[in-house]
Parts: sequence; structure tokens; C-alpha cells
Amino acid sequence: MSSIDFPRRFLWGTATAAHQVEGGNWNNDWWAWEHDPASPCVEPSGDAVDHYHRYREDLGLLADLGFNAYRFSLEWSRLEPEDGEVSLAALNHYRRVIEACHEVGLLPVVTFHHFTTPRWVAARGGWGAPDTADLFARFAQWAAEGLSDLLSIVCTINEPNIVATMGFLTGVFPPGLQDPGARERANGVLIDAHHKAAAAIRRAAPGCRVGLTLAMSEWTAVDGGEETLDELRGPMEDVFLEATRVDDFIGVQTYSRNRISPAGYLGPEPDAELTLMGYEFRPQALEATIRRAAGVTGLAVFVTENGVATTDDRRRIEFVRRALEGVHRCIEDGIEVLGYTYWSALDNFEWVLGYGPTFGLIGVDRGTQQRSVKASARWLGGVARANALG
Ligand code: GCO
Repeated sequence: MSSIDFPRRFLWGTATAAHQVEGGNWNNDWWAWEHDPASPCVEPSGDAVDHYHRYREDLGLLADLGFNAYRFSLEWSRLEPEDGEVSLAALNHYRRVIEACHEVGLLPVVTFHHFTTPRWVAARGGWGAPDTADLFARFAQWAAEGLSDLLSIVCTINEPNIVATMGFLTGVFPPGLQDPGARERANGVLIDAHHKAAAAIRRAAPGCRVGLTLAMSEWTAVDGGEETLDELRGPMEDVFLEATRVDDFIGVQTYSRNRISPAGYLGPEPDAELTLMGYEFRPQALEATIRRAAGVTGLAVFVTENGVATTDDRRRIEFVRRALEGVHRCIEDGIEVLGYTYWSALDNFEWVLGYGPTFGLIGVDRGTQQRSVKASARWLGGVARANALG
């Protein structure tokens, strides 16, 4: 079979998020949530995988494997631990991380908010309070000014749709509300925050490309579920896609599909292969979401997350191979795709589910923090180095 070649300068990356990998992120709403007996969290994040101290080792592994990009997030609660009180020590830490990326040839893709919000912001209403958009934009401007010479691609907010839906509608994420009106309002605050932060970042760091990242699924109507599908997808995806038209790219983050009947979410097909997240093993979902994101927004697409939680590394390779075949079909049809980012570089803290679901290309023994490179890491790193799927 001939190899499938990807465009020149295609980005091949892996992703992490501060709270899931750094360790000791105690000053945010998630640390409080993890220790709240009323929350569904199965365990606290604790030391995570100590990436805060081990990032050079991890970046070196990723560069040696063949990747050319690395997506990670800034922890707002480290950088602004109290209202208006900023930490230059924390800013210099993230400068060192970005400089380390450049030193080993990894293009840094910097996310400014990845699910976690400082306790002092959460205490004033968090994403349920309209002025949080201004607080976030103020933080984004300060951080972007401090990092401006090192930034090239910035994701303002990771999955604002998940922050709003899980925090204000399903109640699984902090603040644990189950109120459709609150979810709609949070959607609006997050969109306002994205627009204000993106403008601030562009002013502070002219020339860098800015967008948000959106959790997107393939959607399948079953037994006349079309109308219900549109009702559910609207506030989950469409409002955000509509809001991103002024951006430089749309970050697409896809794991599986939603099956929708007239009564709502159906869950996976009865005999479907499931991942450790309980999702249908559905690598072809990524092609569907790339096509939809590009079609609705007209923007370049950056796959900022795609991956699979499994203990069978062979299934991980099969999943990514099939996902990449779909990415390539989109490119062949003229859709601009900036790159592919695998979630995640490292097995890490999977939010409410703790450390059980393993997505990583690199395993971690959290007793010793010893890293172990999986076969899938070597395989995908080889694809990245060749810029082709053999
Ligand atoms: C998300 C987050 C990641 C998750 C990943 C696997 O998209 O939910 O960006 O933090 O860990 O998606 O669920």
C-alpha cells in the first residue's frame, strides 16, 4: 500500500493540560471539587505526573520520538493566585517551558484556560458570572504580554462547551449545577471571554494565530431523532462554531459519536467496541467533525485533540491510523488542516474518572514517576517524522 503523504509543515503534536499533568494545582476549583464529598470525583489529582518539574524530560522524549509540536495549558491559578495579584515566578516557569519546546524543536501550542478556574474567580460565580469574561481577558492580556516573543499558536479556552455543559447542566464538573438556563448563560460568558481574550492576545502578541478548541462529536440520528439531534447539538456545538468565525483556526477535539433518538442520547450500539471512557470506538468520527467545523466556520481546522483510552496499545494504533486516514481524506477534498494533536502525551488525571482511563502514548508509574514509552508513541512519532502514513 502506498504511503499517505501529509502537507508540508503539517503539525504533529501531543497534548496535555496543566491540572492533569503538573501536580499540586491546589488553588483552583477542580482541586476543591476533587475534595468535595458531594462531587462524583473518584480520586484527587494530587501530584499528577509531576510534569511541572519533569517537563524537560517529557519534551525531550516527544522530540526524540519525532513530534514537531506540543500543546499544553497555562494554569491561571498559578499565574494570578488572587484577584489582580500576579506571579512573575509562575510566568517565568511557563516561559521556561515554552523556551524548552523551542530548544528541542517542538512548536508550542499554548492553551490559556483548560477547565480549571482560580478559587477566587469561582467564589465570585465563575463562568456563571458575566464579569468573569473581563477577568479572563485581563489575565490573558497580562500573560500574553509576558510571553509575547515566544507565542505562535494560542488556544484561548479549551472546550468551553464542556465547561458550560458539565458544570452547569449535568453537574459533573464544578460548580455542579443542573440548570439549562445557567448553562445557556455560561455559554454566553465563555463566548464573550473568548472574544475579549483573543483580541487582547492579538494586541499583545501580533502575528500569533488564535482560536478556541471545541469538543465535537459525530452525530447520528436514530429512528427519527433528527429534530432532537439539532436541539441538542445547537447549544453544545453550533453556538460556539458560529462565534469562532473571526478566528484564525477552529480547534477540533473529537473522540467518538453521539447516537440520538427522538427521546435523546441513546449511548453506543449494543455490540459496539467501547473505550475505557465508555465511548464507542469510533475513529471515523474525526473526519465527520473536521468536515462540519470547516463547513460551518470556513476556517482552517487544527485537530487539537483526538485519542483513545485503552489498555490495548494495538487498538490505539488502529484508532489513530483510521482517524488519520479520515484527516487525509478531508485534506484531499481541499479542507485546510493545520495539524493533528494526539491526546495525550502522557497517561494522566482524567478529571472525574481519575487515573483509570489511560490515553497516553507514554505510560507513567505514579509511584516512581517513571515514564515508559509505548509502541504507539514510536509508531505515531514515526508517522510524524515521515510526515506520511505508511
Ligand atoms: C477534554 C479535555 C481533556 C480530556 C480528554 C479525554 O477534551 O475533555 O481537553 O482534558 O482529558 O478529552 O477525555
